[in-house]
Amino acid sequence: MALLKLCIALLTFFTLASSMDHQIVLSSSQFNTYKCSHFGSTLSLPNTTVKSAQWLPNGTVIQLEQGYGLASCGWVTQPIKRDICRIVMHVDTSPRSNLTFEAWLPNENEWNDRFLSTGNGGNSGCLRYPDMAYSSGLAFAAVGTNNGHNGSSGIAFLNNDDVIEDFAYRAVHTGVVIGKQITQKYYGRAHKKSYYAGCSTGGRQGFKMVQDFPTDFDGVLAGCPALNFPSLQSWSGHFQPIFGNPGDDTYVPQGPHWELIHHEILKQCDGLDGVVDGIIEDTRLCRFRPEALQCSPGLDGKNGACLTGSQVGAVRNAFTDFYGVDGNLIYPRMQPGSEIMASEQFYANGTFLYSTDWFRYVVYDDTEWDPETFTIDDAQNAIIQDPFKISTWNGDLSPFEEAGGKLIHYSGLMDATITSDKDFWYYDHVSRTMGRDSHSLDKFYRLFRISGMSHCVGGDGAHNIGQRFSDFAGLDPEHNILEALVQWVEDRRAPDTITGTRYVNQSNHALGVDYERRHCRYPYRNFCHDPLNYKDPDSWKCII
Ligand SMILES: *[C@@H]1O[C@H](CO)[C@@H](O)[C@H](O)[C@H]1NC(C)=O
Ligand SMILES: *[C@@H]1O[C@H](CO)[C@@H](O)[C@H](O)[C@H]1NC(C)=O
Ligand SMILES: *[C@@H]1O[C@H](CO)[C@@H](O)[C@H](O)[C@H]1NC(C)=O
Ligand SMILES: *[C@@H]1O[C@H](CO)[C@@H](O)[C@H](O)[C@H]1NC(C)=O
Ligand SMILES: *[C@@H]1O[C@H](CO)[C@@H](O)[C@H](O)[C@H]1NC(C)=O
Ligand SMILES: *[C@@H]1O[C@H](CO)[C@@H](O)[C@H](O)[C@H]1NC(C)=O
Ligand SMILES: [Ca+2]
Repeated sequence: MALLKLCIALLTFFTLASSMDHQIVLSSSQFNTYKCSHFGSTLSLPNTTVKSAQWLPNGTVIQLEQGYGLASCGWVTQPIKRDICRIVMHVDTSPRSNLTFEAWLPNENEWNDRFLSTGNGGNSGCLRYPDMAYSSGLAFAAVGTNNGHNGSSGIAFLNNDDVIEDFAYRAVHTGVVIGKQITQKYYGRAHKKSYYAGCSTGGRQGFKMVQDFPTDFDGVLAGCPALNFPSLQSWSGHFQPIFGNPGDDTYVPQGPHWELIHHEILKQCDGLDGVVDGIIEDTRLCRFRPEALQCSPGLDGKNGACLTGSQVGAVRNAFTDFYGVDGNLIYPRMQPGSEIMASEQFYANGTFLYSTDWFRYVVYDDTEWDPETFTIDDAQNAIIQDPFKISTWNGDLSPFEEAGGKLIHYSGLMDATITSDKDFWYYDHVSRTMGRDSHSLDKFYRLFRISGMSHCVGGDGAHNIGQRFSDFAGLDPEHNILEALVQWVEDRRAPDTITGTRYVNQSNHALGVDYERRHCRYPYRNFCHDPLNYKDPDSWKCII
C-alpha cells in the first residue's frame, strides 16, 4: 500500500507539474516502469535477493541470460504476450542449494486476480519461460523457478541432497510461498485463487503439491506426470538391455522397421474404437501381437519388411509390463501408438539420457556408472532410495479434497517418453487407497485421456487443448484445459469432456482446423458410432 501511495503521489506530482508547464506527462508505461523497478528495489523477503525488476511491454522478446536460459534448456529468447513486471530473484533454500526464481506480473488493471505457478521438465534445471509467457499472457500472476539447478543435466545432484530436495518438492513450494507474498505486495491485495500448471516432471510436481502441500493450490493441472519417478528412470533404462546396441540380434534400427511396427499396431488396434483413422482411442484395449511381423523362413528382414525372431522377442518385451526382483510391477509397458517417436528417442540407441543421470548422480553418486550394466537390482536400489519420496505415489488425496482443491490430470495416448499406462495405474491406486469409485472421485479429481497426443504437446490427433501456447485452440473452457480448471474451481462446473483440435498443419494454425474431438475422462472410453463422419465430434460417445 505504501508503495501505491508513493506512486500515486508521484503521478499526481507529475500531472500537476505537466499541467503547470505543459511539458512533463507521465504515461502509463512510465508509471508502470517506475512502479516495477521501485517495487524490486524495495522488496525484502527472507532468503531472497532481487537481481532485477523491469517492466516490459507486450511483444517484448526477452533475451534469456545464458545462466538461466542455458542452451541445454533450448530457450534463447522468449516473446511475451502482454505487459508484465518481470522480477528475477535468487532464493537460498539451504546453505548448499538455491533457486533462480521469477515472477511475471501483469499490470494491475489487467490482472485476473489469480496466482499461477509453473513447473519444470525432465531433470531440469530449466525455468519454463514459454509457460510463464502463456500464463501471464492469460493475465495470471505467474511464477516459476529453475528447480534448484541450471540446465537439463542432473549432475548438480551429485553428492548434494539439498539440490535433490529442491528438485523433489522444495523449489515449487518455496516459489509458491514467496510468489504469493510478492503478488500481494505488488497489487496491494491478495490473489483470489491459486493455480498450478505443469507437464512431465511438471506434472509430477503438481501431484507432489497435491499430496504434500494440499493448500498451496485451489486448482492443479498436471499433464503426463513423471509419477513413480525412480521406477520411471529404471523403465527408461531397461530398453537398453532389451534392444542392445547396433549389431546385436535384438537391435531394431530406426526407420523402416519401426514404421512397419507402427503400421502393424494400427492394423491390430486402430479399429477397436469404431473407426480406422490412424488414432487409437483406448490403448488399454490394444494387445499388440508382434509375432505377426515374424519373417518367413529364409528371409532376414534387413530391408525392414519383417522382423527376426530375436527382434520380435525384443519388441514383445518392450510392450510388456516391467516387473522387479520381488515380483512387483516396476512400470507398465510401453504404450502402443508411440513407437515411432520412441524409436527416435531411445529404442534406437540403447541408453536413455535421463535414467543414466539419475543412477550416476543420485542412486550411486558414481559418475562412471555404466548404463549397459543395468539390471532389476539397480531398479530395486532406486525404489528403496526414493529420496524425499520423489516417487510421488501417495494415493490418499483427501487433504487436498477437503481443502476444496480440484485436480485435472491429462495423459497423452501417444506418449513415447512416459507410458500413459501409468496414469490409469495411479488413478486406480487412488481409487483403492481412498475407497472411492470413479463417480465419487469425479468430485475433485478427473483424468482425461487425450488420444493422439505425444508427451505433453504434439502428436497425430486432436492434441491441442490449450495445455501450452504451442497447443492453443481457443480460450473457452471446452477448448482450453486451463480455463476448464478455472471454471471448475470458481464456478463449480466440472468438465465432462475436453475438446481437442487437430489442425490441417500444426505449424501453421492459420491453415484451419482438420477436426475436433471430445476427449473422455477415465474410465470412460471414446467410441465412434458413425465412422463415415469420424471428423464430426458428435459421431463419438464416451462409453464405459
Ligand atoms: C543459475 O544461473 C544463474 C545465472 O547465471 C546464477 O545466478 C545461479 O547461481 C545459477 N544457479 C546455480 C544453482 O548454479
Ligand atoms: C499483445 O500483442 C499482440 C500482438 O500485437 C496482440 O495480439 C495481443 O492481443 C496483445 N495482448 C494483450 C493482452 O493486449
Ligand atoms: C531461509 O533459509 C533457511 C535455510 O537456509 C531456512 O531454514 C529458513 O526456513 C528460510 N526462511 C524462510 C522464512 O523461509
Ligand atoms: C547456488 O548453489 C550452487 C550449488 O548447487 C552453488 O554452486 C552456487 O554457488 C550457489 N549460488 C549462490 C549465488 O549461492
Ligand atoms: C546414440 O546416442 C549418443 C548419445 O546420445 C549419440 O552421440 C549417438 O550419435 C547416437 N547414435 C545413434 C546411432 O543414434
Ligand atoms: C506446414 O506449415 C509449415 C509452416 O508454414 C510449412 O513449412 C510446412 O511445409 C507445412 N507442412 C505441410 C505438410 O504442408
Ligand atoms: Ca481409431
